[in-house]
Amino acid sequence: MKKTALALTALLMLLPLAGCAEARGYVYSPAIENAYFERGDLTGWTVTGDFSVTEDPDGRLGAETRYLAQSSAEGTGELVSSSFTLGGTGYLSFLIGAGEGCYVDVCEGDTVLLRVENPYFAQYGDGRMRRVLIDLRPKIGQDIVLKIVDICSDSEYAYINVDDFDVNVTETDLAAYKGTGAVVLSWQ
Ligand SMILES: [Ca+2]
Repeated sequence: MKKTALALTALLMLLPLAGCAEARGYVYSPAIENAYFERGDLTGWTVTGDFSVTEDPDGRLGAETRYLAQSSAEGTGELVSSSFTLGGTGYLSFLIGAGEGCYVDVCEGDTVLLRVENPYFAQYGDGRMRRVLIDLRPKIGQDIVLKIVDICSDSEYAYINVDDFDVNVTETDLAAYKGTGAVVLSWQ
């Protein structure tokens, strides 16, 4: 009985990892807790206002995993990551969708290094998430925080969808992300 339980626990721990690697086709090394919201809640993030976790069963929102984080069109709010030391290639990457009156601030302490608005929204005008790459190479070794901010509540797309915060981008993943045609935004 005990053995079975242990085996089952081990299997359950492995399944999500195997699933992610297969679906994405690249290696993924999260450096912040619950970086892609697969706990099904906002554990590891500091939430104020109207942010929650939701599912994307039909793939309409472009989620590459089961869960994503989302604010609401009617409300506002802020979702703040834990602090992390920028490593890897010095790039960040995440998925972003919708976002009228919303943005992601890439911060060093209290300083906003870069304000990222959904670069795809003008073209597509939808809630689907698409990948961005942030070139932060001069900040390798510095402590970074991400703030997802929704300050708007008066339009259909006045919410933001986000997922897959990769803050430890390897060379392999960088090539894979670039291969998806991700928009690259640079600090400085
Ligand atoms: Ca996810």
